[in-house]
Amino acid sequence: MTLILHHYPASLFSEKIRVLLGYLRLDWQSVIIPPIMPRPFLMPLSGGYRKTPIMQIGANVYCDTQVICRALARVADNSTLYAAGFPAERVAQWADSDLFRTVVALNFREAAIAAQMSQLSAEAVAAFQKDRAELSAGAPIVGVPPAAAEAHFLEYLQTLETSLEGGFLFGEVPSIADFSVYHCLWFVDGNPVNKSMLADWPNVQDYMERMRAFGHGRFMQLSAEQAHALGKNAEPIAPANARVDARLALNLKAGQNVGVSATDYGRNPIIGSLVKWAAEEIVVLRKDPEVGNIMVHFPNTGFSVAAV
Ligand SMILES: N[C@@H](CCC(=O)N[C@@H](CS)C(=O)NCC(=O)O)C(=O)O
Repeated sequence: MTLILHHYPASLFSEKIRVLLGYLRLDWQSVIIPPIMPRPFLMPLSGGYRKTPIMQIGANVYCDTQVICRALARVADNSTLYAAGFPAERVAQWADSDLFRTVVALNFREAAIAAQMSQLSAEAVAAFQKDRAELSAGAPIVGVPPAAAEAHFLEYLQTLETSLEGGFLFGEVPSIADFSVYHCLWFVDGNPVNKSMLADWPNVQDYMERMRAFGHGRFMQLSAEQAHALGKNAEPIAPANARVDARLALNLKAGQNVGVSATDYGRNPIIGSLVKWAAEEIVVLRKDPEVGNIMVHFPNTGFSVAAV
């Protein structure tokens, strides 16, 4: 089985997956995508889902790191990542939403963004801003005023500093919560202006070092065209336990055409026929004119499904 990750170096949610791949010692193929649209070889595979990262296994495409992480734990036959249960999964969700918004607000402050983008031309900066405005249409990604974000972040660091005695957030082995918290810290650490915010916290520093030490696993580069061809030449594998849970789906039925949309930003619906809707994932089957049959997987939380 070939694991393909579509990502770009500066993407923090991609870093969550890269470090998890390192921790799980999985081999993978790396497709570097541009940080802004268009992504012409990827969109036929994802059905228009445009957030980063996206994981592909043949003709099965995983959108959103929640469902990517679960798939990777399964592939690696790992039984510890989710062993802490509800508390760890909810901390992960907090980090991927609240903490994410806080660190984005910090890194998008004028001085911080100028430091980050100093190598880019004025046109490239304008193109980036235009792309992200399109992504967030109607639902701002940075909703936290910078001064508030700084105060919130300090409080988080203070409590994090005293919560790492076991080595990781839920004990001696990493849980899903660690990967979600880590990618946000990594984002701040990578910004030349904001990096110093992490300096006063020795336990946080050691923790980041432990996470960083997992590396990114063994990977080879693959072109977007090659990944597109692999998707085209494969048939999707039906998910385990494919069923439509009537408690979630209400009146929607398997086989019905639906649109699956993120409920935060990047809300464009991905259209396909409903294969599975259970607590662990939503799956739709798409028949794409370029790449044929593709199954696209989404998490249940953070997405909505509607008949089209
Ligand atoms: N909930 C998503 C969030 C992904 C996300 O927001 N990724 C950022 C990059 S770190 C993004 O998509 N930015 C816009 C883009 O890459 O086009 C997940 O867990 O995968």
